[in-house]
Amino acid sequence: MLIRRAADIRPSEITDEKVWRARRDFLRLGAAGALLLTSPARAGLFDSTPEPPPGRADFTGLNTTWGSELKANSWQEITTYNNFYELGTDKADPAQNAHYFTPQPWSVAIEGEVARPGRLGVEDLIARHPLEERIYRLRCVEGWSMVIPWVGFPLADLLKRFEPTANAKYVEFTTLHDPQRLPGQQRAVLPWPYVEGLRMDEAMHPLSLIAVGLYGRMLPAQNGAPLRLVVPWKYGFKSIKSIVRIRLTEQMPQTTWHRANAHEYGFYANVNPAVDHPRWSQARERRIGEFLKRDTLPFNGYGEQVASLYSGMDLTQWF
Ligand SMILES: Nc1nc2c(c(=O)[nH]1)N[C@H]1C(S)=C(S)[C@@H](COP(=O)(O)O)O[C@H]1N2
Ligand SMILES: [Mo]
Repeated sequence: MLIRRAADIRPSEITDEKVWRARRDFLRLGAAGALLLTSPARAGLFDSTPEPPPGRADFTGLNTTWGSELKANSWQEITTYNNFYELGTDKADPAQNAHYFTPQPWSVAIEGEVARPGRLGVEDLIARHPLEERIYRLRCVEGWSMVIPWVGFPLADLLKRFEPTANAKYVEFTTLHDPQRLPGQQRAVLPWPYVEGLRMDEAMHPLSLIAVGLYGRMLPAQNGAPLRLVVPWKYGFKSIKSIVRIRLTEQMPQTTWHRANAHEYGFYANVNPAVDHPRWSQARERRIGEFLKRDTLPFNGYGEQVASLYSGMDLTQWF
C-alpha cells in the first residue's frame, strides 16, 4: 500500500476518534454494550459531573428545605434533556434552540379573582421572596424521571400577596406567546400558548414552587426561564415554563394537554403507578443517567404530604 501524505487523505477517510472508541467499546462489551451505547449517557450527550459550569453562582446562601437526601442529576443532564415544545419537540432541541429565547425584560400579570390584581417585574419578584433550594423528583408522563435542585419560593407566598377572593377555586398559568422568541410556536403541534392549572388548595400547598433557578444559577431558557412552576407530585407537564400570566378563576382552567387530548391527559395528572396512560404503563420509570428502571411511587413519593388533598376522590376517574 502506498503511503500518502496527510494532505492527500480526504476527511471522509479519517475515522473520528470518538467513533473508533465507540466501535472498540461495542466490540468489547458485546450485546450488553450495544444497549449501553444507545443510552444518551453513553453516547457522550451527558457527562455525570453533578456541578453547574464554573463561575459565580447567581443565588447564594440558600437553605435546602426539601429532599436533601435525594441525589441530583447533573447540570448537563438537566439542561440538555428537556420537554419545552416552544423550543422544539426533541429532547435535545430546547438546549440547541435556547439562543432564540431572550427571557428579559419580563413581568408576570396576576389577575382574575384577586382583591389586588397587578403586574410584577421578575427582579422585584425575586427580591421580595426569600429563595430556598428544593431538591425534587420530576416524573415525566412519558416514563423518565430526574432529580433537580431548584431555586425558588412557594407559589402560595406569591398568591397571598394579591389577596385571592372567596371565588378563587383554581389558578391558571400561561406561557409567553411569541413565535419569534419561541419558534416552536410557528407550528401547531399544540394549541398555543401553553396553559396549565391547579386547584386552589394544590396551588397553596407548601410543596408547590415557583422556580427561578437550578443548581444556584438562573434558570436556563430550556428549563423555563425566567420563572416556571414546579409541582413535584404531578406529571412534569403540569410544571409550566416561562410564565407571563397567573389568573385566579372560579372555573376549572382549559389546559393545553387536556385540550389536545382529554382522553390521555387529565387535569389532575397526579403521578400514579396504578393508573396507566392509555398507551403505556406508568408502573415504572427510567431515571435519566441510570440503566435499570425503578418503581414509580404514588404521588411521585410525596404522598405523605399531599394524598389528603384527594381524599374521597376516585383517582381513576380524576386522573
Ligand atoms: N411552556 C411549556 N412548559 C412545559 C413544557 C412545554 O412543552 N412547554 N413541557 C412540560 C413537560 S412535558 C415536562 S416533563 C417539563 C420538563 O421540565 P424540564 O425540561 O425542566 O425538566 O416541563 C413542562 N413544562
Ligand atoms: Mo413531560
